[in-house]
Amino acid sequence: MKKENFSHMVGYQIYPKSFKDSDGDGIGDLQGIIQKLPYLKDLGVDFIWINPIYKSPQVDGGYDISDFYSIDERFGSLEDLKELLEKAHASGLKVIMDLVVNHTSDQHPWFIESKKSKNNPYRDYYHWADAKPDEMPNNWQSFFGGSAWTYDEKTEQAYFHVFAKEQPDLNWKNPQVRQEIYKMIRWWLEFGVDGFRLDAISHIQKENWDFKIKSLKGNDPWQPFMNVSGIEQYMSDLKEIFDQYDALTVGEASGVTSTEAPDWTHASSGYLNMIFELEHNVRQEGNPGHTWIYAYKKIIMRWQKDMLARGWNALYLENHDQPRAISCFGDGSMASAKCLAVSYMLLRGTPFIYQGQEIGMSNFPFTDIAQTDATEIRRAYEALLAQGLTEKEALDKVMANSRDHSRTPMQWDDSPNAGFTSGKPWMPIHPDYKAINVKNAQELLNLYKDLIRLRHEEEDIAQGSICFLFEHHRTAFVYQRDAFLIITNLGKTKAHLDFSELETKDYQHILGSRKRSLEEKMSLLPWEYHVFKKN
Ligand code: TEU
Repeated sequence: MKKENFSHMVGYQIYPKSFKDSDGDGIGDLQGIIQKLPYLKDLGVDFIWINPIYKSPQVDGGYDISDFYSIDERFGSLEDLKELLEKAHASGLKVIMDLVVNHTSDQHPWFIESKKSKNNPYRDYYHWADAKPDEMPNNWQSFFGGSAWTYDEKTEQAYFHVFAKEQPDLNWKNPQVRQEIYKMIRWWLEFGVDGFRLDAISHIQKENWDFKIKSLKGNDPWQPFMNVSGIEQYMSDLKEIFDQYDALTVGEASGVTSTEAPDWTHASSGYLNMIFELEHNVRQEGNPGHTWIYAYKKIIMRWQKDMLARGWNALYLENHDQPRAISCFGDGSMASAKCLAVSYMLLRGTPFIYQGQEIGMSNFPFTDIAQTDATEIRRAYEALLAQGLTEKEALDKVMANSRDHSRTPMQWDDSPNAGFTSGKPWMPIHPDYKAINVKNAQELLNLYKDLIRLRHEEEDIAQGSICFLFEHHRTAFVYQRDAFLIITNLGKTKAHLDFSELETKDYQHILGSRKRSLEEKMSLLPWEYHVFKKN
């Protein structure tokens, strides 16, 4: 999609299992999303990204797809999706789907065939290499822990997977695989979806197998499949298709650095419209679960600067893989939720809001591993028990940064099950739902609406430049977007700032945590925020 068409937009991420259940089975679904379109319209977002809804054994929240062309029964049918697209489009909302093409489910017919024998026509759809039960082809590691290889007794080889063993990686070197994928992408664009969030796209190319990382401690154990040279061709092929359909595209591209990202997201030559960086999710050592704001701020500033001349950022605080922002960046208070919203929504790029973030949902107080869902978390928990930790110790350790926190059901109101389902919810509802829910969160929601409106109406916010002030301040995150000045104090301490270099009297207060004018010397309370505009 052309930049002028998306630079003012705001996206909203829906984790469909936990958004809204329409049929009482305890699992959110497409009809549930349809029911909530008026809510999204009222919030003012321009497009929604829906996490995978394809047919899947659900080992990894639907990121293990067994049929690219059908909708998982839990979520509905192709007809439901058609209806959602029609209704969304009628109200001016675009819909983008997750595109998961680094891997499939091990239950995908291609892999079932591939596993059968060394000379099966589908063998080369995946990565196989000679191995022994206790000797893998090399020491590459999976993101989900352990070797990236799983041994198969029948053919005495191992197959490669950067995620769970139930998610074998597709072999992009095989032209047939690429043709199948490109065909599928076209099929969905013809179907009417407006674009894609490209899952784990920076991993589709791998180093040669004989490339061994020297030591797993010294080197990044994931380096052999992080934005490896050769990926350019595949990305160019994808771009060609996306351009033909004017698709909106955002890549999850970990390993693409802030200096490489402009090539990926350049307005005309970039492969994609924008990418998510994963770097800013920095947790404090010794204070698990908490993000070190100063480190976060430095990373965001670097990305903003490196992307300024030629690139475009996707901005986010939360997604389905991260704990809740109010709990890790903030201090759990609504004041921190508001300040965080202002701090990132007006940066240069396209902001995404993750369901529940706009009402201040927080981390879940897990007391039992049975309440969790994420595969890698359950596996890590088992490993810790095996090392001798108690159940409580193991649970506390794995849950500090767990993505399960973001996957509990959306809190719509204070009725039973927070208005999410009339049945038994697939994951527990947060105990705070009587206080924290859409009905009760008008203040935070109104702030989000104001911020979205600024992006829609103000050219300086949508397209303008960016310049940072007080770069070395530990908590104050302050920037100018041409005529706009955004001031946030992301912390529990006061900040004392000197604005005497600015023509303070020319600035008009647009919004803030309290009524104030811009002063030469300003003391900011914890989580205080303001937006000013120069006349
Ligand atoms: O996440 C992938 C992801 O986070 C990695 O690409 C990342 O590079 C790695 O964790 C290093 O930090 C996506 C989805 O968002 C996630 O929910 C899925 O589990 C995963 O892909 C597999 O499809």
